[in-house]
Amino acid sequence: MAAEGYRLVIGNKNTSSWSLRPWLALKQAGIDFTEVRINLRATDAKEQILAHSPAGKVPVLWSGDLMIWDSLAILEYVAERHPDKALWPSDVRARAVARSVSAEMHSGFQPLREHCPMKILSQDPKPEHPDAVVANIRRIVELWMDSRKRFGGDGPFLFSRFSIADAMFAPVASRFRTYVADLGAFGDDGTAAAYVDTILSLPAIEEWIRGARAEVAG
Ligand SMILES: N[C@@H](CCC(=O)N[C@@H](CS)C(=O)NCC(=O)O)C(=O)O
Repeated sequence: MAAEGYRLVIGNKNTSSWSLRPWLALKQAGIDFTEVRINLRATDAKEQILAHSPAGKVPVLWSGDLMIWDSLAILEYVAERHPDKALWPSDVRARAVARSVSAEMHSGFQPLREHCPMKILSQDPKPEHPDAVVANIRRIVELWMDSRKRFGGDGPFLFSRFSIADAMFAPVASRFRTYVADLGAFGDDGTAAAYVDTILSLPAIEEWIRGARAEVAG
């Protein structure tokens, strides 16, 4: 597929949670792409993004001359173009649930996103969270435990092997590491904490974190 060439336009690695999702899926699948970074703090950041997408948001994927915007649309496109990479589970029931949890992440958890923005380089455990954030954390812990129990099989991921669902939740694993001292206080039986470790110790995530450090060091 490298023939056409992919260019993935992303924001700052410390904070751009939506950028991390397709970046991680491409890395995990071993698909080549060129990274185009935009410093979202730059005064002309909006113009730079608009030069790629009239939607004015990153991530954006260029596939040759085709522009795809929005994280989930990019992930779907990549999954369709590379069926051999099995970015969705092959079993129809697992795939339906993987799509459900991914869509729930894409359209929900506003309080968590607002109060606990991704800062992948920071440690800032909160002694308390607002009720709406607590409800979000509990729901995600429940989702992860349910997916792992029903579809986790022998693998360490939500649906056994790495899928788009894991890409969608990777920034949440980062937020939990930053802000949540003990997932057990939110109903976790250990599954969610282990899943956070799995995601954050992926070599691709370590690479992303190195990139974030380099950006912050400027
Ligand atoms: N629903 C979009 C959300 C994208 C989004 O909010 N991106 C943020 C960065 S993480 C952005 O582009 N912010 C810059 C701006 O709004 O000017 C997606 O899934 O891709």
